[in-house]
Amino acid sequence: MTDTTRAALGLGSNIGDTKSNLDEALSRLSEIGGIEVITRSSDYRTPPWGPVAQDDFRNACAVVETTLPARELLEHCLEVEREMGRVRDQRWGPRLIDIDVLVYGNARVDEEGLSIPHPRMGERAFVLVPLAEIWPDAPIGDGRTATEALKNCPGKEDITRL
Ligand code: GSY
Repeated sequence: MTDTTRAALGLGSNIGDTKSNLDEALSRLSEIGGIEVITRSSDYRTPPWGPVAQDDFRNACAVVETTLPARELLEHCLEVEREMGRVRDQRWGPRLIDIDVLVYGNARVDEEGLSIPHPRMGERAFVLVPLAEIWPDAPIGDGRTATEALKNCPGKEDITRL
């Protein structure tokens, strides 16, 4: 039997039909060999993080079991973004779909274009709220779990479950 790794993905959208964008992204991911979507969090309306004034986001997280290495998992996420028509233009700007690999087992990866656990996720309520809902013990890389990091995370009170 091939070894599987439990990984967490973060999904976000603030352009178009944001619910359908998250649904479609997860549906596409679940059709890829070596990726099984185990759990999806609730969707949350979250204020935009960063310097760009833009619409609120819809964010969610998913737990997947995968036989793929972290880099391949990321490449599939980027491919789904591209297939759905995401154009990477403005940094921190609005996006049709964003899929991040947040956690990959207990692995630490720091390579060009791939940092796991996702840097600064411990300070982003839009990541921690959905992640703690479905994987409270997720190791976020600084020795804390998602639930522990969420306790003192700024901005969590501005997040609404949809
Ligand atoms: O980092 C992912 C894209 N993104 C988001 C997001 O997904 N949610 C919120 N609330 N703000 C964001 N700013 C960026 S960039």
